[in-house]
Amino acid sequence: MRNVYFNHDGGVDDLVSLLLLLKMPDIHLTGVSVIGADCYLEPALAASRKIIDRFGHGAQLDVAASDSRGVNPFPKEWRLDAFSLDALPILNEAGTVTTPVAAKPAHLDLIDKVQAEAGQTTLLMTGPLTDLARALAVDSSIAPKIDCLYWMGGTFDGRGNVAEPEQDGTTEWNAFWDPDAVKTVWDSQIPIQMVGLESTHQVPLTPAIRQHWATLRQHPALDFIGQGYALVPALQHFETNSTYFLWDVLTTVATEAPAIVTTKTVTSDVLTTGPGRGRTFETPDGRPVTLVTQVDHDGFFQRIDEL
Ligand code: AGV
Ligand code: CA
Repeated sequence: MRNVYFNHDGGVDDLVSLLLLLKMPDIHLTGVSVIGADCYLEPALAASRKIIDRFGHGAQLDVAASDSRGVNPFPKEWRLDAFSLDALPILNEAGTVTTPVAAKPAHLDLIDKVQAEAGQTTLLMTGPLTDLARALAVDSSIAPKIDCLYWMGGTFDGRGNVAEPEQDGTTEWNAFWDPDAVKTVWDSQIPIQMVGLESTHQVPLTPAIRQHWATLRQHPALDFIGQGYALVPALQHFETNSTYFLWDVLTTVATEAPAIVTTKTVTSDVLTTGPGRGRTFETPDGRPVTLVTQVDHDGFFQRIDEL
């Protein structure tokens, strides 16, 4: 069993990732925390607790709320998805919520949960890196206890996904929300596996995959996945700023099933100021990062079905 601590930001693919983690037989989920980045905190926290109630097989977990704030906020329309997810009937059949809210804010919860394990913990983060950066500032002795950070964020091909004024289109949203946090984590000794936009482009949400999930809706987990992905735009005629990819789900599945991805080591750094702030870029004297380059598309979607 491998220890995993999950910090996410409440999007559709973040919450689907939580569900999949709960179903992975070889993963011991040691903690969960939610940051109000690409979501509103309250509904994302509630939905996380309900997913653990419904799909956690009695897991004794609590969910920590982050009090972190970003410098470049996410669009409100995207953040609103958390309210719809939290209201899905499949999460509200019981009418009560059992999984508690953790006593401490996310960055302190992360420290406690990592220090409580005798062995190392894998960190999975599918939103900004703010809580980890703050945790390292409070207690840098967690770094050697983290065997690897798996992060959905950044991109190296210059093709970002932030369409906002006063930036140059080269950055990915999770990095753009808090560029200084990315820099802090890059300057740490924690090994990093990065799933950036170059690989997530290979796994768009499509009408065909939605149809596939529809045929499997007798299984509650796949029903939840289908209902969740019904809230967001698929790739149909052409890609828009709102087109959905399986960003976080790819990162999560690659954590457990490394065979579905190909990686290479790049040395890199991150910009923290100017119109390119949040941009991750390759540089010979930068820190090494294991970057996912290719995805076994069919193997990836098959793994979701199997769990
Ligand atoms: O940049 C991808 C990250 C992932 O962690 N998030 C969504 C995923 O959870 C931000 C984002 C980029 N484009 C989006 C996003 C979109 N069209 N809708 C919602 N969120
Ligand atoms: Ca996310």
